[in-house]
Amino acid sequence: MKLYYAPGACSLAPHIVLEESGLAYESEAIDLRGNRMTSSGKDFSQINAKGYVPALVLDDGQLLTEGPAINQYLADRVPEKKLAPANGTIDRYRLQEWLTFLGTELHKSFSPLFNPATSDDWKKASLETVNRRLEYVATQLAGKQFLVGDNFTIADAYLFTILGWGQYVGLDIGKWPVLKEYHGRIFMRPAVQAALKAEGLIPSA
Ligand SMILES: N[C@@H](CCC(=O)N[C@@H](CS)C(=O)NCC(=O)O)C(=O)O
Repeated sequence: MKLYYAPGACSLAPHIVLEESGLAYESEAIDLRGNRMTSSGKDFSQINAKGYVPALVLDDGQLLTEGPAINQYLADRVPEKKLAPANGTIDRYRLQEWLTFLGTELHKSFSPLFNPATSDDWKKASLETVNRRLEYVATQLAGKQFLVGDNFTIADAYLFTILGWGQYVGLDIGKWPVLKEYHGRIFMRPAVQAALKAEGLIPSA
């Protein structure tokens, strides 16, 4: 398998999940700010016509895109790691509820904040939405270690990734102590450290 990612982008979530899974994989960075070439000089649009990350090339050569699909595919390859509750259980639907919320309500509310073409009014409105969504997440995490059940799941990999974006848009997640504590705790996981190092986001000692 090969993961195409951009450092610190939403593709960090499947990068973390790959590290948590113990599955063999390769990875390659995409320059999203520049000409969208891979680090080995290939045109990324020829690999993923959608042009965005994450993209996972499977061992049989198929391309799988969309973070929640990629993450569930990886989790289901290693059920013993409990990265996703079993299919058909109510907890699996809780996981999908979170993945949908994180993708459509939180991640996509951050997106205009990264776009230089976004007007100040739109940025202000987006930041207000992000604040409201994070307020909700903070209430849901109170007294809990993880988003779903008693295990780290792919939803935690996604939320951890998104919380890391606060620093780039002037949003201090410290105003929600529960989110700051959660982020700090997930940050310490060996698989998270490995993915962050691989993406050059923390020094590799
Ligand atoms: N629906 C996609 C969204 C992925 C996405 O927003 N990727 C961003 C990075 S976080 C990206 O590659 N943006 C560049 C672009 O859209 O051209 C998913 O959930 O995987």
